[in-house]
Amino acid sequence: MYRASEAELKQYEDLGFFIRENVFDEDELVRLRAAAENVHRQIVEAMGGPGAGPVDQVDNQKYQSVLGSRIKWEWNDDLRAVRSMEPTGHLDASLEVLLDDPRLYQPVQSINGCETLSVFSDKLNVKRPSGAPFPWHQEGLYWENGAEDLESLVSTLTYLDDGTKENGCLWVIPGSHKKGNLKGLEDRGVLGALYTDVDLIEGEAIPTELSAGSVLYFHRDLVHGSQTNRTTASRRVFVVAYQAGNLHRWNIDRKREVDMSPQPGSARPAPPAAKETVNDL
Ligand SMILES: O=C(O)CCC(=O)C(=O)O
Repeated sequence: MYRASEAELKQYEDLGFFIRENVFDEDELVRLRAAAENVHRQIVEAMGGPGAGPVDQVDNQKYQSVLGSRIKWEWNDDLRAVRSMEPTGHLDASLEVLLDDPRLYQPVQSINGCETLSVFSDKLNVKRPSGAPFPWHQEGLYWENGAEDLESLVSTLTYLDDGTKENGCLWVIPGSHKKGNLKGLEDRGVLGALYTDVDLIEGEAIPTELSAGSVLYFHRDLVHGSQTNRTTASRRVFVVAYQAGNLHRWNIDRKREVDMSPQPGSARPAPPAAKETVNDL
């Protein structure tokens, strides 16, 4: 029902992504934004307590494991905010249930040709007002040493708020996925090696200015990044990467199959629980 069309598959092949608008309606978005804030609040409250591990600093970036999620602190220290949390479903069922939503996973089945899928990673990115840019990067470069089946990985990014140039929407370089893994930056510390030197790529970056509820389905080698949030409101996205079935999650010793069983009265099944920690980027 939600499988990708021929035109979408062609776009994915040529550009490295395609977009669907109005995938989630306003009622769902209200719930999802509340879920995002619920997770963010639980994590911030737990930070100094027994549910929190030590803060690890790599270059100018701080990471921490809190309540079974791997947290990336906002680069802009003044905000005292958490920028990304992974995974999040064990902290709010509305996010866990989204992993089994056919509107997210069925287009992925068309892209990678896999009839069964498992979740590779799921992440909530909350960019507060004045939240810092996210440097240009490719997921593939970061994941190549941990994925059991790199080729089958497909990312989805769901906008929980409208994405605009002003609030730091995602920018992509169409066609950049065709270059495969590109060399990282050499002069930017440890993390620089994971960031793409865009001077080496031809092609113009474009902003994905999209209304809340839109989803971007994209290739692991698509070069993407985002800019500062210059507005007074948050820009929140939920990012899920799927892979072939029966494989381990990213940096988690556990598998999370996508539940494709039809749910009576709803396309969206009830949530299981998740636990554990993860990675960095
Ligand atoms: O949230 C963003 O602006 C960037 C998202 C992204 O590229 C990522 O999480 O890998």
